[in-house]
Amino acid sequence: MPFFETRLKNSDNTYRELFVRYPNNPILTAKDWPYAVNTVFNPSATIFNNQTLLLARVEDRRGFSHFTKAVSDDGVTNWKIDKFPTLEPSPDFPEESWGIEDPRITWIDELESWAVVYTSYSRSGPTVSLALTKDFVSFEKMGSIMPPEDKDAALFPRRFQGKWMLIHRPIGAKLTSEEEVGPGAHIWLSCSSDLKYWGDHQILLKARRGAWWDANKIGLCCPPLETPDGWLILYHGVRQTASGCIYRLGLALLDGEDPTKVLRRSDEWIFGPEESYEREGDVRDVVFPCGWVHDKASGTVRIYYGAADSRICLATGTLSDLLEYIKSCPGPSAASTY
Ligand code: BMA
Repeated sequence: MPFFETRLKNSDNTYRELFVRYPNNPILTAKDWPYAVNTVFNPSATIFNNQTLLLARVEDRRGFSHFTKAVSDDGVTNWKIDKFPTLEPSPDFPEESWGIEDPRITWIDELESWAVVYTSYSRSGPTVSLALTKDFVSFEKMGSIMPPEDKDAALFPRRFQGKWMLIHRPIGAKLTSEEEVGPGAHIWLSCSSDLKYWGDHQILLKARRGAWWDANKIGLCCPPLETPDGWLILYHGVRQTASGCIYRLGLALLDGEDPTKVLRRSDEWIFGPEESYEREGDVRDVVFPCGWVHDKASGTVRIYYGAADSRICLATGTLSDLLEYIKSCPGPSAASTY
């Protein structure tokens, strides 16, 4: 096998990090919450009223999750957290009976609303649900839009040739042993003309196989980010090891006008659990962002991520570095891609 040379190289032969951790991580923990909770993690993020707004997944001591918002002027410190849950599972939506998890927020100009796409934990497995809000106070729940098992979903902010597009991850791979992985859990894309009935289902990114960091199971992290070079995708890959799974992050780039076309995909992970707050917790070795904020004025991209399913952390990069890196990566047909 030819020698593989990293595209993430510093001059001293260490790996170059595209996202730099905030030195005072974690930024939010259960101790900051105005009411008793087990953990806070996997937040989505957006800018609302000139503040950074996080919709955090909050888990109680039954093991059920709901969402609570936290807002901050600088997106780093002085978070103001709602005194009570902002969005809870509702008995009117039986698919939410074991809680709601991992929200992804997209501003939809056409609807003058934010779409919150989240995982509903139904008795038949995880499903994808949609709610709309104008103020992050009241929410219009639209119910389940994909049957189980399905999760890790987010909407694009606008239609393409009249169709809405949703990225999601149907099918959970059993990662118990190499023989049992089945067909793999891939990232899919589906289309709809009304946000309710979905079709044109197609695989967007395939989980790789074998030794790859993203073998057998991948899923979208944050909603797609529009850039001059196309839609930037941050996704997680789940590597099964003898001591459990490792959740790491990679990048892909989709065509700006036709997001069903993958232009580039990173062959290395760009971020993974390294610090003790990412390695130890309720689920060890997990970094799991559900939101990122691109500050156009400074060019920075802030990812907000759950660390070890136990706390909320922040890391910052620049859009230009992310794009420079992903544009140096192979196209989807390159042998090195799988
Ligand atoms: C995934 C999701 C995430 C979680 C991760 C690690 O399947 O359930 O919410 O952070 O597993 O436990």
